[in-house]
Amino acid sequence: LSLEAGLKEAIERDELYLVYQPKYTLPQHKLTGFETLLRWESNTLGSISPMEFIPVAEEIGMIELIGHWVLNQACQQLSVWHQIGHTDLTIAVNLSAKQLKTDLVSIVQAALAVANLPASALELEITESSIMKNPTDAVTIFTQLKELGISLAIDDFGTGYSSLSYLKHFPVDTLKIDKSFVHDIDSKKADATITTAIIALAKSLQLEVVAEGVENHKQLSLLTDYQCDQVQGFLFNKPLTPDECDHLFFKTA
Ligand code: G
Ligand code: G
Ligand code: NA
Ligand code: MN
Repeated sequence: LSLEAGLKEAIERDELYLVYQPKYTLPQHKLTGFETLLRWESNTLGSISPMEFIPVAEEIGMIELIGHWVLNQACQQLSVWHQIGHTDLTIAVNLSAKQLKTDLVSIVQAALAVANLPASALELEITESSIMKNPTDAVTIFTQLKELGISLAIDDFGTGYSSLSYLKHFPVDTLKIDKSFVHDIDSKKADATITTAIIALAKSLQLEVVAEGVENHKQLSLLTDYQCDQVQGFLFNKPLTPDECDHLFFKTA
């Protein structure tokens, strides 16, 4: 079975599932919510990384269907957590460039309504390069999404080749510092400089700033010194199943 053929049946065969990576505030390490990450465990092909199958889903025109499924599933999961009392938690969902179409607004609205969630509980993550594939449409769609009350994060910030001027027009709430900068923050001067520059930029634009890929205490300590707002990474948690998240609530309650 090819990747393409396998992917076409993945939803019906119940082979897709979501994992959730916690995000924490600095300096208190308070849990704020989760980033949703898609996983595919194919009966015939085994486990396949989203880095491999998302580009294929985009090529064969399946990413909208899959993205729609992810959005609904993530909202339903958050709804369960809100119902058991964790009403402050938010959920972030990654978007592909191909999902930036006008119907996204009604799809998001419907997913929130079905799950009975406030729009403020949902954050959408999009990379700079996805925005730059069609900046005019992206501004229009995100302006409408913002009107619903959801938050928007620029993912992998600093890795694109775009100018920063889009930040003026784009109704963004959060910058996520790419993990490639965080990785060598304690050993490479340039990476530390870029990280502090992104944090300063975020603060001067009054944006929230999140560092991804925090794996050790040295990185955490520097990010705390730099007054980064939030962190995410293997030092705290790998992406977790819903059961593992429940265990986390129990531990931190
Ligand atoms: O979770 P992991 O590191 O394996 O993710 C690899 C890549 O796949 C990351 O760039 C991540 O943003 C992307 N990804 C994970 N889940 C989703 C999803 O639901 N939708 C989209 N568009 N990308 C995703
Ligand atoms: O592109 P995006 O930022 O959405 O990618 C998120 C990916 O990063 C996920 O696949 C997730 O599994 C991975 N990830 C999360 N935390 C860490 C970490 O601390 N170190 C590394 N190397 N990868 C991480
Ligand atoms: Na992301
Ligand atoms: Mn990222």
